[in-house]
Amino acid sequence: MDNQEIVKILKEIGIYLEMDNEFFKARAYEKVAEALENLEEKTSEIYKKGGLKALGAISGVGISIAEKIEELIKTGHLKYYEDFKKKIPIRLKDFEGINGLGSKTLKKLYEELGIIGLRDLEKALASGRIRNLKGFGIKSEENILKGLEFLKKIGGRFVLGLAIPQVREIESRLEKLKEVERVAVAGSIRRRKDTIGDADILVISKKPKSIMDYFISMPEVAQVFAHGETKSAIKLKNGLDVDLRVVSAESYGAALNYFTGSKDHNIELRRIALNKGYKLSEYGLFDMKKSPYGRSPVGRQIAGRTEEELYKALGMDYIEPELREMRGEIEAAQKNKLPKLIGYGDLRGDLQIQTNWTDGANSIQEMAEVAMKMGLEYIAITDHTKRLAMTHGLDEIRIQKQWKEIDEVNHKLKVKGLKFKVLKGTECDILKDGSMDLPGEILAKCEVVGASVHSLFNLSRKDQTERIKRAMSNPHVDIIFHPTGRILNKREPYDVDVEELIKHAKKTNTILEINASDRSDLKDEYIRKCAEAGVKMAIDSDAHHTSHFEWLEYGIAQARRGWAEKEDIINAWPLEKMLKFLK
Ligand code: DGT
Ligand code: CA
Ligand code: CA
Ligand code: ZN
Repeated sequence: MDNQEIVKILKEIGIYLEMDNEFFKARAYEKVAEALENLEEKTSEIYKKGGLKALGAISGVGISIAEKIEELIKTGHLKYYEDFKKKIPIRLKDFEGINGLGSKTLKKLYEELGIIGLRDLEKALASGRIRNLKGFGIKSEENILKGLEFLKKIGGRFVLGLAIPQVREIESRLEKLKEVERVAVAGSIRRRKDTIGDADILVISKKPKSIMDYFISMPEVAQVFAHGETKSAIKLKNGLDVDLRVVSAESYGAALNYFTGSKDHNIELRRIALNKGYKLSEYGLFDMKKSPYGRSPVGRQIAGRTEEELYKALGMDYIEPELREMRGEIEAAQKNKLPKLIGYGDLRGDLQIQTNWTDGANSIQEMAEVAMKMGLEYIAITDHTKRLAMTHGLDEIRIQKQWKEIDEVNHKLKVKGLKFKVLKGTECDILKDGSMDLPGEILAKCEVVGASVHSLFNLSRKDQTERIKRAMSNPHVDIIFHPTGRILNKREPYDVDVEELIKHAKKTNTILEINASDRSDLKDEYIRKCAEAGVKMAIDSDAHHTSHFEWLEYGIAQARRGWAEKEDIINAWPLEKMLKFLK
């Protein structure tokens, strides 16, 4: 049993416990699920090595949960969980991600109307049975409908950061097969789109059969859709579909180009090829006038081994995959006007990090150590503020205590001769009227002031825009964190006039954040507008755990998709220059 399955079961137990009003127990299961999600090692490996005791050493795991995990690993089943499922046979997975459908509501819908799956829910909505239910009404019906609509819109797409680790794992296993000459991940993953439909992997090999046999029988495969010599398609247990294609070395560049897409980008390249008297396909670029046999329908291959030679032969500069969305990149490549994108190794700092002072898992020291290992030179500690009471947000007193701890950490680093710097920061809540959750004299002493909306997502567009603009006008506010409030596959952005925010950011010298977590906020389109307007941005992990620094990669990816250069991103700058730029 792999981690993902154990995590899923623990989370579902949490939901069942909530249905039974066992909130503390529920929270304990959720916490353990989160801890397992962040583990580097497989839970089953930990158990194999150290038994029940080793499980108990995982953060948050008490004896009773440890025994349940043991039962799962040993038998593949868990009676405690099966009993819940028997009592309330709801298909929890169906309702995952529908806002406004908490565990209590689900239980009630099951008990009153017998709703166990999505179909039942849709029927009940259509027949008006939900609005007539005691304690529900038209407003709740509308909320559930809205949640459903959102779920349909995302239509089974995966958050990039959730898919990439698993795809890389498969990629590295394929690389090790002796029949494999080369492996590449193509499709929307290579373009680093924020959500992806499926994974597309290419392999160069002269002996495809054994590769395909291996691929369809990997342990995480749930279903095989196709099993052929050149193409196979599977579904993984976590729901991700993966296509694998075997190509020859002569066509590798052309195939990579074709399967990277986007489709619109491909179509335009083919049109350009035709205009030159060429033919472009996934097998190569062919000159139809220069056939080795005189005129022939096949033509002579003039490019296709690499993507670089392909773009060159088509008369343009090489286009990075993140730009291939038909947003003007081909024209720019023809005129040598492509941006010099920020590189994956270019970040020097991270300006949004929470610690165990609030809802983060690790101490300031621990976060600093891992950030250093990741190659960063500075981080800002930006814990939540008091209005976010559930995270134990900092008030004026506690934040000053935190500064002492930051001073100590910095002192220790200095004694060790390390250049790394921890900055004093805050993720200060923006209140309803656009004022700040901490007084000005405290903000004035913070080195990095981030401001965030965490409440009142339903304000009118006008009010929400005014609220955030007022925060930007605050002389202490340096950065607006996650400016539109979206969370991929979970929450739509609040209604806000982003163009107006960009204008005001320029006017007030405020930085807008590219949040690298599953918020992915700003998104690529807006990043491009910021870069064009000369508004500076910061790429932050929003880490709540030392493992979350890895997310920075996805923030950089999003910035690249927004045509951003190093100069546009303030935490790609040296510390002194960055600090000087802040208000
Ligand atoms: P996704 O999976 O929905 O996130 O998006 P992609 O871009 O990975 O799309 P996918 O997996 O359907 O196909 C992979 C690539 O193959 C796509 O980016 C471009 C190429 N491709 C697929 N279908 C067509 C097509 O009908 N015409 C052209 N020109 N290219 C296609
Ligand atoms: Ca795909
Ligand atoms: Ca595909
Ligand atoms: Zn936040």
